[in-house]
Amino acid sequence: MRVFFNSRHDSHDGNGEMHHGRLIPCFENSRRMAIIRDAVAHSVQAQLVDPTDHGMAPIAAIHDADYLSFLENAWADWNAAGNDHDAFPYVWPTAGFSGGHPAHISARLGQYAISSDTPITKGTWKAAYWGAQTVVSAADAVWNDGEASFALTRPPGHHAHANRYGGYCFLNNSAIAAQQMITKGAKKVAILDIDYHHGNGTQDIFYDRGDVLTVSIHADPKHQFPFFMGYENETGRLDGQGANLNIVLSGGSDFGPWSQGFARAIQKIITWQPEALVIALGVDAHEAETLCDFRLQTDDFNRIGQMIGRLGLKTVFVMEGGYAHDVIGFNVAAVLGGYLS
Ligand code: SP5
Ligand code: ZN
Repeated sequence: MRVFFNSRHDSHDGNGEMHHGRLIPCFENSRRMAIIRDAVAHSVQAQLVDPTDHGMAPIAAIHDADYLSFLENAWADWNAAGNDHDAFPYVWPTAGFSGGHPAHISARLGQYAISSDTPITKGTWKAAYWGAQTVVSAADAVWNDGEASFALTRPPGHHAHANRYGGYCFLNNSAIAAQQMITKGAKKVAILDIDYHHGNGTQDIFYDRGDVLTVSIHADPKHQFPFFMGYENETGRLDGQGANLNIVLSGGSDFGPWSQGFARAIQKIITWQPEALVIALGVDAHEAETLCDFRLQTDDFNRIGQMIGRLGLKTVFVMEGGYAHDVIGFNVAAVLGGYLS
């Protein structure tokens, strides 16, 4: 399988994330990539491919111009304000408190952030920019010849909105991949998000649109990040009515309930008849993931890959979450191996 690899991923290198009131080492760290790359290289005869630079257009097709300008300049602005450690917000324009257009970088961090778990570092923009190029290159390849590809990149993307970052995400890679195939002529594309967390950014980006189906299977947001989105009554709006499906599972779920939810997801995609599929490939539903509390095993990820393969669609896999270094390589390789089997 072609593996498009973001070799600039390690430009994004946070020292810590805010977690239960203290800074702890980042779950989303650069060691993840080499582990996954090596595991995939051995198991699915990966051909590593360098992304090509498609410029800002495919990114600007998803994200707002003011947000992109903020993100590109955030570190320089933060640094100019006298800081040389990771940038975090401390104040947010919450409901009833959203007036003005403050210029201070601390206010702008709060304006554009959904959460405090996501450091901005000197090279964050570079890593995220090349991550987007990685998924665009993967999407082009799949759309052109129909063969599946895997975009191996970090930081992840599915929590990023058109104008918001957070949940370790800056640019919504899965959304950019889907949009790229629409731009190239696809009439209908589906995104299936199997990360443990709800794909809130992806949902929001396509919520009004009837050309991109978004399906996410995830832990109940009543108890898990992102908390304020991801409920089953969120089904889409306007042209997008019926084109968003949230499948919510309780904490502690193993492959029993997970696979029942997955069957609903698969059925929805079959009925909807897309021309192409983007898999938001988080593997943080595995039992060894300490950030999360589902109980999937590596063999289950293999079965998931097989079921995705049976859809017979043009498929782009996009790396999302998955943090347990001991198992993430095996779990990603299991999905891709199952798909190819
Ligand atoms: C892409 C992705 O998987 N992002 C996840 C971001 C989650 N960040 C918030 C983490 C807070 C978790 N607190 C619960 C700890 C349970 N041991
Ligand atoms: Zn996740």
